[in-house]
Amino acid sequence: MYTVIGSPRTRSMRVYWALEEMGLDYEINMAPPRSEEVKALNPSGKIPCLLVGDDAIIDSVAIIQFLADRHQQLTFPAGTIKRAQQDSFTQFCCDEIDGALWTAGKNSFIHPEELRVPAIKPTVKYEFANAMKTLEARLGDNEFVMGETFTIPDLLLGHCANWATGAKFDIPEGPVAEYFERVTSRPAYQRAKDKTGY
Ligand SMILES: N[C@@H](CCC(=O)N[C@@H](CS)C(=O)NCC(=O)O)C(=O)O
Repeated sequence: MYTVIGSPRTRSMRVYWALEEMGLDYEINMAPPRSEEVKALNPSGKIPCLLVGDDAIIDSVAIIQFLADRHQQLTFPAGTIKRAQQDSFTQFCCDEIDGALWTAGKNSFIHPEELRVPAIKPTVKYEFANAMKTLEARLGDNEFVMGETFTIPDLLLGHCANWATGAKFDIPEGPVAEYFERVTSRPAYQRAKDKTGY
């Protein structure tokens, strides 16, 4: 049995969604970021955290890739060319999409008020728009980024698409918007939302 720590309104949703995709059981712990309970597991106080018996794994991407490898779902095997290409999409999502969204978030409501730089917003929206163009080119006519198979980076990209919409970033109409719709309409995502009270 796995325990996921973190509200579904955070990157913890990636873990709930991945568990639902794989049909695995889990318990939900809503301990907030920076709480003593979370800091005991992750010195940064950040969520999500996955408890596996006595062990804790932190960072959403490490967690969901671990689950995928362990249960041999949503991933190509380590050491294959396909896996390297899959990981390249994961890294692209972290660097260019999550990075832009997170910079906006930190400068809106995370950092101490006196350290926030609201003027950064147009810059990160520009970065995000460039990332959308790259995604469109890399996606081509594929159903998912790796072709016909739904893998970890699709889940990450879908999560970021939802985040971007909430944060009022523009999703370009056409193939990228259709891809995001395809990914976020998966039943497992809906189940994760229902089960966690999103
Ligand atoms: N790269 C980490 C980022 C974790 C992270 O920043 N989590 C946010 C919630 S989505 C958090 O705990 N923020 C509290 C803070 O920054 O103090 C991951 O993907 O898990």
